[in-house]
Amino acid sequence: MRIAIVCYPTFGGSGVVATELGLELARQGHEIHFITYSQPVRLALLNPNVHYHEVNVPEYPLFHYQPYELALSSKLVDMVKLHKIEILHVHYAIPHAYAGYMAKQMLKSEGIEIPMVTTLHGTDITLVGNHPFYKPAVSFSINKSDVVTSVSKSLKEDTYKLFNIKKDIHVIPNFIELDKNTTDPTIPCNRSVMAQVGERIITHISNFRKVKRIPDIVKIFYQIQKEIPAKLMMVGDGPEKEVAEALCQELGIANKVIFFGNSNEIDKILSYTDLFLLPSETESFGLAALEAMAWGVPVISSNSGGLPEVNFEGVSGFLSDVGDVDAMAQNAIKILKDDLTLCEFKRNALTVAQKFDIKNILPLYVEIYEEAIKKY
Ligand code: GMT
Repeated sequence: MRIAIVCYPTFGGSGVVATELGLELARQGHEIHFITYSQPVRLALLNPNVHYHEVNVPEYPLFHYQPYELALSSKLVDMVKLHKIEILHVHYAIPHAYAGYMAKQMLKSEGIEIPMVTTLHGTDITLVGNHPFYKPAVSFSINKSDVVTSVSKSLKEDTYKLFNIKKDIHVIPNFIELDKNTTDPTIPCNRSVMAQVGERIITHISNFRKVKRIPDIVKIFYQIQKEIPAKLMMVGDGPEKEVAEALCQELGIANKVIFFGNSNEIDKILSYTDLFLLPSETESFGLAALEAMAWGVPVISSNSGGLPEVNFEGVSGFLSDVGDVDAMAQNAIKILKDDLTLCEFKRNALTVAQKFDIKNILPLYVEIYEEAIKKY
């Protein structure tokens, strides 16, 4: 199949899922065209089946806001015609489903019909998309998609609750490529850089937005390190990073916390990690938790959104109510207190992650594409 994938090219989970999906489809022989405003961070172009088309939005002084949707829909029209693309797969409803719908209409006026699959990722529904300023356009473009998928059952329910959606939503969970989990010894990041022998390594990875409840992470770690020698790795960047740095200073634990910023060494860091923290306010899925579990890292998370579909209580880790920092810290200590218990949780985390192996999930997307194309 010739497939166009539209996504955000940044460090966010939706872009990562879209990129990994496209790369695996390309490995299986499909022709993949990524269409976005810069090269996706995890996109390696060394595959003859992978193409990247940049959307350019020329600056014009009249515009207070540059019209990205317009440029994207025009680019989609051009690329569909030029590369004979058979299906559009847009990740994150805003504004991709809207731009995709416009492209479909323009193509239709020229006699070209093309199906569009929209994958809902989370904040496009629960936070941003739900804003009254966007809601009508988001509802409209979801209803106008040929196929709608969501990354968890919880997100599917939220979508029906928050929007007037008349279409079936197919749940296709996020996935992980387990085969790639071996570290590259040439990447210069050693365990000794992070912690000393005998210290547990605890990690959080995110975009440091409010929804991640970053101060909770520092507070959980504060309680853990009082009982168990440990270091905290904070990976990623965003508005709450400075808040966390200040809190670490205030609690006197700044020397036990490393802030990496956006790192390309995530795999290496996770390979040394003993416990992952994700106490988010809401999380449609929690891809970062799954990525940790795929390295055999147990997870302490909140029980909100789709997290219970990924992190299994008492098996791959523990889940607590949002904001219950004490319970999260106690559960973390339970896992970390001795090597035997930690080893068991690590094994279980990997076993749970195996359910989400890309090999099991990719056929679900392929089936959806094939059916959608057949209908046209
Ligand atoms: O985690 C984020 O805030 C980034 C965001 C995104 O749109 O890239 O992540 C969302 O999509 C991920 C991939 O499907 C999910 O794993 C995350 O749980 C989801 N984030 C939220 O729901 C807050």
